[in-house]
Amino acid sequence: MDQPIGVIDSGVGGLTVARELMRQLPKEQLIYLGDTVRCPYGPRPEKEVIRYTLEMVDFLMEKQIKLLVIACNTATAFTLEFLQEKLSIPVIGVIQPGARAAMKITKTKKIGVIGTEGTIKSKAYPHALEYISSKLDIYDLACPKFVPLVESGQFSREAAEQIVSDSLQPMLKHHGLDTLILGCTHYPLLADQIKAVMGQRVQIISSGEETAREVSVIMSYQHIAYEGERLAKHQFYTTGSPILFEQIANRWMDYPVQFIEQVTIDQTLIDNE
Ligand code: I24
Ligand code: DGL
Repeated sequence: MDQPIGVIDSGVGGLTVARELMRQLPKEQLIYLGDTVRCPYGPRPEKEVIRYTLEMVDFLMEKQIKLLVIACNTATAFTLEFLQEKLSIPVIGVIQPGARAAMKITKTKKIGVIGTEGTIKSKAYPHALEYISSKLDIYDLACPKFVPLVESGQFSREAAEQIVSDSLQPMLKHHGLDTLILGCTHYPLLADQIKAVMGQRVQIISSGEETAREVSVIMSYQHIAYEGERLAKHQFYTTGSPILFEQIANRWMDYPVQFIEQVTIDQTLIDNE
């Protein structure tokens, strides 16, 4: 099926998920929309995250996407169920795939989850984990300093290590924890620091990789994978500055990100005054 896969995120962090999709599904075309003007979603109230996410979905549905990936954990936490019911195409979030991977890996059945304030408050990860198995101990922790740390772009190793170490102290109290889910698009960029604090025995799960696997499974199951020979061409949209988007995207992606279009989504200006 030669229709694109839609990917939405609160900004540029979802490119970590898009990169995995391109790596695992090189023939599939992506349309990525990042709401950089209203980023971050993590500290925002649920209602706002829902409204912004639905506005992005409307935009991509007009582009005839065959499947929607919600690359943002916060947006997934607050809208996945609703969108799965409302849309006629498959909708895949980043939370269930991460939860399933953690479930497969853990031996002690003690799993940690870190994410934004919104994601942790929603309890979406504990719910997803408990749905898979009831015999788990789940420890969740909001790390609101991590997104600003990554987006500051110029953090020194030591400064990052200090913030990561301080934030993760409550997680270290849980003895026997052997798996930690990185429940936020930005946290894979701090994976080395997080591993250093948590220790070698703790396995780190990044939802992006798992999500791309899930998309692949759903597409073969539903017979909607692309099976032709054309080269994949991806499109990128942002609500913010295309120039700034392009700079970050090209430092992160193997694919040349260019011709980025700026989109105006209703209310965008009003909300940020
Ligand atoms: N990383 C992220 N967001 C930023 C940033 C960054 N600036 C430097 N780095 N800025 O997210 C967010 C605000 N911008 C976004 C664009 O529009 C204007 C507002 C993490 C990106 C993960 C793919 C550091 C940096 C980078 C490239 C790759 C990775 C990275 F510049 F961490
Ligand atoms: N994309 C968000 C997430 O994965 C992190 C950035 C934000 O707070 O918007 O939860």
